[in-house]
Amino acid sequence: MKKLYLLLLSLAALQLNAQVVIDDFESSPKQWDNVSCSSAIVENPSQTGLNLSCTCLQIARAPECDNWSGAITYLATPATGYKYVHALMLRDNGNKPNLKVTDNGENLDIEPLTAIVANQWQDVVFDISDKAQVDFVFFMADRENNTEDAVVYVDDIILSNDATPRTTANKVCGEVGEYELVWNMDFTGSSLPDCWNIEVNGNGGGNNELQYYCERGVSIGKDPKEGKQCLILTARKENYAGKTCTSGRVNTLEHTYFQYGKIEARIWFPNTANGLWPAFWMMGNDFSSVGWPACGETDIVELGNSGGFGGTQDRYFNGASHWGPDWQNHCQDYNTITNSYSVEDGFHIFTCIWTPENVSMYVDRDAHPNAAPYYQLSIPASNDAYAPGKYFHKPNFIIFNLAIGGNFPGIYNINEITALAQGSRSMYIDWLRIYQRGDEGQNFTSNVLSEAIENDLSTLNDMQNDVPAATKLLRDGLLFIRRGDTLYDMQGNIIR
Ligand SMILES: [Ca+2]
Ligand SMILES: [Ca+2]
Repeated sequence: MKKLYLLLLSLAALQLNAQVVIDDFESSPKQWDNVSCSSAIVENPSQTGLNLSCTCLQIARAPECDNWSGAITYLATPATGYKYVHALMLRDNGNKPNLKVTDNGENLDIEPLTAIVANQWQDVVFDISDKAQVDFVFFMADRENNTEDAVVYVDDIILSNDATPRTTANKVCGEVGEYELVWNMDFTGSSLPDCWNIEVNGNGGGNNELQYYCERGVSIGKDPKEGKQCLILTARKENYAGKTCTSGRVNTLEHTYFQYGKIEARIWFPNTANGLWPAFWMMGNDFSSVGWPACGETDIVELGNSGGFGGTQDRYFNGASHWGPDWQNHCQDYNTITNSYSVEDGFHIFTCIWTPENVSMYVDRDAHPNAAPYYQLSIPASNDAYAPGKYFHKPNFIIFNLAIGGNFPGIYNINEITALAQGSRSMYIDWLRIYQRGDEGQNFTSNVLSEAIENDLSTLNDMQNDVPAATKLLRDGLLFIRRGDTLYDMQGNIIR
């Protein structure tokens, strides 16, 4: 019975998803690896014709390299039931844009069905109907004569059952689908805004952590380096309520929650070596009703794992996801990197881009806008109790915390927390921003107005002075304020 049910589900899913987008190389590109020579995500060199978008994939082969060059991305789950791969391509004359999608059975290049027209964007179609499944997408550029440069640009890759090349141009770069600021929290006031819950407990966070979380660990003040007004979480070695140390953990559960967007924070992490475990993360706002891990957990960044002990602790961090029907059936996925520079020496920006397709984490996108994500999870919508796609399409709330010891650092004795040998260390959060771009299904709700919007719209000052606790800032393509039963637009006009 169960098997039949799953089969029916997968058939239904197949009919619904007549096509699947592999990558458009815009806000949240997949990870693409170089093969043989070089590839990169670059600015679209010719925003004309079919491709008006901002960015695309470039595959380049130089004479000093092998006689071809490629770029490959792996699918989290193999795709089946598709007959064609479509890709927008721009190439000069002479090179061949070949494709592979699987190593099963045979290893021949798939040549394009479409006749190539040089120096303009065109939709190039590849027939994959004889392939059992798509495990990866691997494009190659090469030269017949093996001596010259070869460059091919690729964009908007989809799997489809339609052989007809696409003729409609995609989204215009800079005009459609750009992220807009929805909510800004700069911590400019003297106290923590009402959207934050300060956690008070000594339960160890489910990870045998040592601290007692209390109000004492949470404050608003200036950081000692740049003098920015920040949310400050402070870990202290001190006896308190039966524990050997105190610290801070805050969350926006049921006060500020949203689905999809770009979530970004500017954070100065403390020196974690050894024993501190700071994190910037999210969980499903249905946490109170469905529990963990059914609420879904997205760890944008966490530092302090024992894997970084011995010298790399200041640059060793990870993104992670946790989901599943219950504790006994907990599923997780993560990626840990040793960054090329320290992220504990001052402020750094950590970003999560959450779309209907992916969750992707980045560090310092202001300085490195084209860097690949350090962590990414594909979340195609699913009803499977063990698939991430069942757990990451609902509103999430934000959490900042500074844990001490426990399973992640692997330290369970306060005297071995060398980071607190001098007494205390703090984590500074300068700001938190949420952007959205109109993804289908997106939403945003908060009981506290964005600080930037409060500051910018003087016409609303009077209204904001007596905003009742129940007021919500809603976003559904527009910004509104609700006071009692009355809904206002951002100019203060009554809508209903
Ligand atoms: Ca693009
Ligand atoms: Ca600030």
